[in-house]
Amino acid sequence: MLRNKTLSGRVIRVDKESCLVQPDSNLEIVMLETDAVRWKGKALAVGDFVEFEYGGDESVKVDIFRLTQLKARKTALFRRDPKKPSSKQVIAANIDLVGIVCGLDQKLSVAGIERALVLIAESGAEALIILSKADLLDKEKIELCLKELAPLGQQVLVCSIVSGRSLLELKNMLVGKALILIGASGAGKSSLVNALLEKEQQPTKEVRAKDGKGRHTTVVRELISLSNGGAIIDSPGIRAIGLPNDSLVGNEWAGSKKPKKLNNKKSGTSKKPGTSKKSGTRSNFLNALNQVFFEITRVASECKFNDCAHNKEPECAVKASVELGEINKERLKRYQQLLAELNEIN
Ligand SMILES: Nc1nc2c(ncn2[C@@H]2O[C@H](COP(=O)(O)OP(=O)(O)OP(=O)(O)O)[C@@H](O)[C@H]2O)c(=O)[nH]1
Ligand SMILES: [Mg+2]
Ligand SMILES: [Zn+2]
Repeated sequence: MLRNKTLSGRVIRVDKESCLVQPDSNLEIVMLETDAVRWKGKALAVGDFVEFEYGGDESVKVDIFRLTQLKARKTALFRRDPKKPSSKQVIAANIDLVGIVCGLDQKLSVAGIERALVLIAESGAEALIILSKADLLDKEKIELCLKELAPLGQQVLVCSIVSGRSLLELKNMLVGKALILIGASGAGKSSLVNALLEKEQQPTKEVRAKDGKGRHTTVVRELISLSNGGAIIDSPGIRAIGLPNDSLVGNEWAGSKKPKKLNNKKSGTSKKPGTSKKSGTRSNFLNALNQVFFEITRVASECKFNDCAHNKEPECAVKASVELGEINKERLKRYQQLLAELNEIN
């Protein structure tokens, strides 16, 4: 019946040697055959839109489907491959929103959030900082966290699955949209998914009593459809968010060691990262970094040297702004660290 018919659908899970696809029509979820986890050398990701056809032999009882097309991605979220630092790894595709989940039972890591924001800015998706477990912290302490996050200029949602705080707001943000939740193990990502689904679909586990760390309960990224037309991707706890570095080859990553003109007004931050034809490229990450540290980028155009690193160079407008208290010293340090990471060669 399905023979020679091209079907389309969305990748909902990628395993080592197979991937699951939810067909657009009302068909049941299908599994694509083993070599389908790559398409023309490109790794498939949760959220990808694909075309496939029935590849089975009538005599074989098992249904086999063959990937025939990977559709162009609207957005793609990349990070440095933790197992292979010289490569980048795709986390998800065609997502509209990335929720950085931070449990308020743990110390807030602004540096970690900024790292994630660079990847998100590069992906073309919108970022949302989700402070979870609000029921565990008093109002004053939550206010302090919000104050700490204010310089980032990002949207922050304070949530709790216990009190229900902001859950409806989050649900309403997802109408027809795809959200991926990222964050440390134990931050409460799967608990949020369950709260939005209003059922205990995803396994969750209590954090360790001695240090409040999670137990890496979720082990695979999975896209779950919501009844309002939205989709939510639960993901395993992230241990480290690395920026891909300069040793990446195959595209403009193979270029010069130094960013050409980081602060060049003409080619600088005006281009929206992630919208370029080749996402995940070095220049896109530099643009994204400059977008996340917008106040530094703005002032840097007034530095004497185009490639000023804002260290000891003369007539550095950024250093001057730090002295005046207009730019946060710690933000500058973290910006320089991330820039060094992007330029690193290994
Ligand atoms: N008090 C309180 N506890 C919460 C809240 N959200 C999650 N938790 C608890 O935090 C623990 C960890 O939650 P999970 O949802 O498993 O965390 P996760 O981010 O999915 O963790 P990994 O799958 O390991 O990455 C569980 O015991 C949850 O019940 C909340 O809003 N308030
Ligand atoms: Mg989980
Ligand atoms: Zn400077």
